[in-house]
Amino acid sequence: MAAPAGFAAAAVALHFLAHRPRHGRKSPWRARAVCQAFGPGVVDHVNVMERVHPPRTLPHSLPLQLGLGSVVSLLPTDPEAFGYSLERSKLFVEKHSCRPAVVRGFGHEWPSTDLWRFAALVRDFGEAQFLLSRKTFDSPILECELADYASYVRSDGLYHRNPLYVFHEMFNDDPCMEMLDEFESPVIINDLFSFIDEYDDLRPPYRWLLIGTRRSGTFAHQDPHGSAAWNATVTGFKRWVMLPPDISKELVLSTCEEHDTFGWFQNLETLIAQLSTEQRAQCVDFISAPGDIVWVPSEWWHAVINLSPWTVAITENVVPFVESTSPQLCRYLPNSVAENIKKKNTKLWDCLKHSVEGLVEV
Ligand SMILES: O=C(O)CCC(=O)C(=O)O
Ligand SMILES: [Fe+2]
Repeated sequence: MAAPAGFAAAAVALHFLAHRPRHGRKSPWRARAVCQAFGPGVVDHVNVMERVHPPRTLPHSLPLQLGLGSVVSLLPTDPEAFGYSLERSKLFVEKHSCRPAVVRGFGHEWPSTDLWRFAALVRDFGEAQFLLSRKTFDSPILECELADYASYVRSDGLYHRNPLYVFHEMFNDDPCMEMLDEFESPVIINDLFSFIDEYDDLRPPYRWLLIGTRRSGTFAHQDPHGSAAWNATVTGFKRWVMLPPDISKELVLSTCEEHDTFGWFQNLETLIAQLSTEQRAQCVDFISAPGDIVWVPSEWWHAVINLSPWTVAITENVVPFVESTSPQLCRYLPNSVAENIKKKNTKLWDCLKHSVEGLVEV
């Protein structure tokens, strides 16, 4: 996801101090700023929130029925749906991977369906620290315990137009690593990213846990390194808008001065009015439900807004390769990745060499 790029270089860290409500009781939460940007010492939640995000009148609804195209919808049993086997995933990549798609109900049987609901997740991981993000004028990176985030979504978060969003990069040695056993990453054919070792510094961040409340979400962006992504909605509902790569960055960002996700969706009609009929037909606007896995094609613009009070998703960036893959999909691959592939899979390396001109020079 492009939005969290630069996470590691967090400019701001904010630690919410334990001030946890019992279930069912709303309570203010306090915060201690540990960064110069907020000044020294303990600040109260109103102070912090107003500095991060000045209050505004909450609009009630977003424009709907914008007359965009429809997303490719597949069932998990479909022979061309990615997920279950390499064979199907290959067919998917060859046939559908350049268009947004959704495999409906793929994750219905995952343990996360129950375990990532509000009460269970806060019970099991309430003390674990998670990174938060939000698109604002300065996009601060914050950190808090999940129980404090839960407290936030039941109090101040209810009234924010652009609420804080848990956007947590998940490693195999993450404090909440047990969660990694509670879903099953879909099978993706020849994911070039996976040729870089997890513990190798060269591997770009690729997996995030996302927890948000109503109106939180991800501002319009393209994913980094030319990667595509799958994004599984586990709890709650999410609204997606995707626009094809040929629409310019200037146009995608032109209608939203404030750079908040809600504002982008609010001004979508103005943006769409500037597109040609063909471009409009290519764009998609749809909702993902628990169990659905969305496919975000490489270089497509996408913005997401969470519709439920507790919306949880898991997402991974991938660079699938099949012989018919367009060279542009791989053009950002650093030399080190190419070297790894050469070492680990000669057959794949031979295909890559023929298809992707100048790969090692990238
Ligand atoms: O908020 C979301 O679910 C979208 C995340 C996303 O676009 C990304 O991870 O690249
Ligand atoms: Fe993304």
